[in-house]
Amino acid sequence: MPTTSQSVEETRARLASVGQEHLLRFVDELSEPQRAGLLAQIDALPLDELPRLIDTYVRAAAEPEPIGDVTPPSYYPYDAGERGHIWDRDAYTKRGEDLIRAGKIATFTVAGGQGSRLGHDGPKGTYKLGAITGKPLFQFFAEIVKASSDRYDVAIPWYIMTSPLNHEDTIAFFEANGFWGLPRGDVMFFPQGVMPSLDAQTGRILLTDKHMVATNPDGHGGSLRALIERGAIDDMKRRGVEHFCYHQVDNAHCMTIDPAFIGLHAAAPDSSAEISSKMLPKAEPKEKVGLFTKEHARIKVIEYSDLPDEIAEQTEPDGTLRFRCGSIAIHQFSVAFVEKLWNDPGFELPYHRAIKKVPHVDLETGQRVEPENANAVKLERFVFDALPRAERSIIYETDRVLEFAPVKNATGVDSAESARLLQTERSARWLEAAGVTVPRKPDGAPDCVIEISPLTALDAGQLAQRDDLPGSIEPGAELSL
Ligand code: UD2
Repeated sequence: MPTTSQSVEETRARLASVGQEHLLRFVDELSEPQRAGLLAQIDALPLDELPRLIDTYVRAAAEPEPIGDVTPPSYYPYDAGERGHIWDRDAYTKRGEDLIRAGKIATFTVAGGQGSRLGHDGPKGTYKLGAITGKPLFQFFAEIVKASSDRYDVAIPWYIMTSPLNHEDTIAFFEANGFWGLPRGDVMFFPQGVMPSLDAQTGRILLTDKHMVATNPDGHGGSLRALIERGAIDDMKRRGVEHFCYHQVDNAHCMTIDPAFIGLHAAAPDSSAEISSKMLPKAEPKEKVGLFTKEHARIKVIEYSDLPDEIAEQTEPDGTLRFRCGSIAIHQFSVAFVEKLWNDPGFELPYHRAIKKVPHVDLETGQRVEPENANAVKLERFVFDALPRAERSIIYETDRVLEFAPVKNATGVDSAESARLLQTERSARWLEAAGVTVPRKPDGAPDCVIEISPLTALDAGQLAQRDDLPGSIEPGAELSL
């Protein structure tokens, strides 16, 4: 067993070989547990990769990759007879339902992000969003899993990716809420990996404390590695799961178990059943969603921050956007596809760089610095960069009110307020389709607040079958079903 001082010297030599020996600048001031902790953190860093990453993403301030010769991809329209692309919704829905009933479907939530834009203290999934009940984001998904399990009389495993920063808090939250009635053995949590945060001027790894390396979650693209390394893929195989729905914790409306989408992914002739995606026609050229494009017959997403105006703003003769397929970060994956990527020695998801403010310790004075401007490069991987690896990948249009109520910001666009209004609007549409009169204001917005739990109905059709619906709703009323 090496002593700590031997380990310090070995670590110092390794760090020196990649120009990062400053991480041990304060090692003599640390307590024994702090020193051991720091050495363990350094040991987990991808030191061998670092010089290349710093050259590419810090020193060269990597220009975004040039956009190739991209064209708009085709997609399955939500209205199955639209745009000349007729498809049999009922047949694909049946195919999806058969797979669910056979226990071949799981769901996967990425919940490792820091949620800093929202200003919420705690895992983002604990954010209280129910328009009337105030239930947290996690509960929306728990209820979908429970309701779908009951509907199809099958166990539906739920995998949740956390980060080292919120892993324990996330599990404690589920415990405190009794897992909302789900069997605990069917819910698996695992943390994603981290990357060191780098000083944007020098490429040096920052220290947040004398004994703490500054790190950031490695992006939702890190989920592919984490799914394998943390045993989730093995667990799926043991259960006979073949496909899972990937979605973000910030979209409470995501229909995580969607038979039509599952059926198309698994059985459409132009799908290799590896990775499929949901899309929404972009509301405007600069909407903050990735853009699906086609390049060399493969689907590729260009993130909104990298999208050139000359592509974003192209229009069809009828004035609609030519590149209209916005990514709302909902994918169906096959287990086999994740394994194929993992087993391909030549494949790595690329990194994307973001410049952020990261508080750190000044190496000269040992004092903590709260930077006024962005000072650090964070490196993240994006899951959608896996798309071009699929032989044939399909895109399925969904409906904005039905399925996209993201909570990104404290106020305004994509905020809790906008998401709660969407809960009411979606509920109002379902009730109206079931023959209930919903009061609406002159601008068309519902003049009431409505929240429908997935345990009451997973979709409009299921709601319409209930015999306990009111005939009408009073203006200004609150209705929780
Ligand atoms: C994401 C998509 C965007 C669009 C939009 C729809 C990216 C880069 N952009 O934008 O194209 O689809 O969502 O709402 O994906 N997360 C982790 N670990 C991480 C980082 C993120 O689990 O290390 C999760 C987390 O649940 C977060 C979600 O991914 O809520 C989205 O990440 P984001 O906030 O960085 O991406 P955003 O909202 O700008």
